[in-house]
Amino acid sequence: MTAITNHMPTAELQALDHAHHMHPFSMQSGFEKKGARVITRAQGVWLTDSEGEQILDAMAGLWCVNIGYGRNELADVAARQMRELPYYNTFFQTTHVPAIALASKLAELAPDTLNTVFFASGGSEANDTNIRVVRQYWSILGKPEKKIIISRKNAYHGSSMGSASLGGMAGMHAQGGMPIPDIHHIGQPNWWAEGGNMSPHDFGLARARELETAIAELGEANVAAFIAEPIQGAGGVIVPPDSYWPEVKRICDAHDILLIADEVICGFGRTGNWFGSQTIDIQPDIMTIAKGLSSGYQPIGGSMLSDKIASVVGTDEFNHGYTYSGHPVASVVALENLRILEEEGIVDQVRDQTGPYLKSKWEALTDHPLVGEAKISGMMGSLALTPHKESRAAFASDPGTVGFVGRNHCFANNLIMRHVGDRMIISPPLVISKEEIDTLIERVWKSLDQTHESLKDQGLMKAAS
Ligand code: PXG
Repeated sequence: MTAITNHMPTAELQALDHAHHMHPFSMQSGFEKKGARVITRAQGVWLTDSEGEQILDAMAGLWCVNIGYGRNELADVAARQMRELPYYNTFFQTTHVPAIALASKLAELAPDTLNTVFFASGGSEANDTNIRVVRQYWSILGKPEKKIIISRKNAYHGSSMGSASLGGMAGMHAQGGMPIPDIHHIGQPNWWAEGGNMSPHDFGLARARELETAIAELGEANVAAFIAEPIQGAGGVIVPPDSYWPEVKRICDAHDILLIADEVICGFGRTGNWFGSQTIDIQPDIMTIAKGLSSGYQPIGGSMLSDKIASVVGTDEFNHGYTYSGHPVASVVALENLRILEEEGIVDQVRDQTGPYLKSKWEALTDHPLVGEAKISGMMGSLALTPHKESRAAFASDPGTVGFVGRNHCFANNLIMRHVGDRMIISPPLVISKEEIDTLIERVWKSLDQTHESLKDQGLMKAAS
């Protein structure tokens, strides 16, 4: 077989890709018309594609490359570990040093009494674990009927059957028979799109109180837990009104249900603290972790359990586990990533320097005629595009039509920025410098200007009635 290398012409790589590779969240037939962009290498916040273009990655891959690309230290520890012990499992009363070291480090970093970790290979697996953990917790305590998990519409918690059921993405539920039983969804705190005539403060309270109403309707005796991201990421970087989380916290404290914070995106510095839970001041019983845990250099995730949960679930055999739970190579890479985050003060830098710098420039984007709302927390931000700011109108076109136009202009300007519906989002590597932030903002302005022109040309600047 001929070797397939970086040096092959892009069209040939694209043809092979189209012939044999089914992509996530993509329409396979679409690749016939336009092949996938082939990324060949990366350094810092910059990607290089097979045409030699330098692209500013304002999404940190998929929200994960927190320390940036090209850190050889991670490659070195991985190679060393592969030579010493490439694999061993953590089943059947066996363990190994990388898993022990990473679990101990996580217990040190995680807030409060979150001192125990159950390892997985990513966020979806970890959230599947969480479904089993919370139901097993209540079952051991003699309350097996307490098994409903409340989540939110437009939440993303992964793509496996369990985690996608926790998620509130209608398009995902429409395929493959989801949600699984005993998952209930309430509204999200997206004031811009759904707040109507309410003030952000009142809307935040109203959306939080949907949790209390749901608990009352479903019966407290039947509800196991509430799961939410501190700040919704894939849902469009929805930063909730300030009133939202204190009220959710009050409700969780008042009722006997567990709180799961999905920190897959918010964790490991993204919001300017080690965990999003610290930014919004909640004390979860369980935290889902992945992505920034290894900065994406290896697939690893997990569920961090509080002492309250671990001490109960640990009293019975937990019939659950993954071949790669605590994989030694992934564990040492995660540890090295955490060392870099900590020793180089990257989280503090986001909180005190680059985060505030980006925030001031990001919020100034509301001066652009297309931008209704600009939200940001640390290194995750969003822009709500609108044809009419005062009324917060949506576009008359199908949701996502305008966002897609915007995204294409960003791509053409060598800026990776995603769209979620008609919101544009960023989540750059945490190591992005002030100079690179300037470049990012310049490219955003340019892309927005071009998007505005395209929308006018295509007659898309119409508000939905
Ligand atoms: N929870 C959250 C909050 C996530 O964002 C997962 C769980 C699942 O993690 P894994 O590692 O199983 O993918 C995620 C993943 C996007 C996008 O387009 C976001 C994710 C994954 C893929 C695409 O924004 N988030």
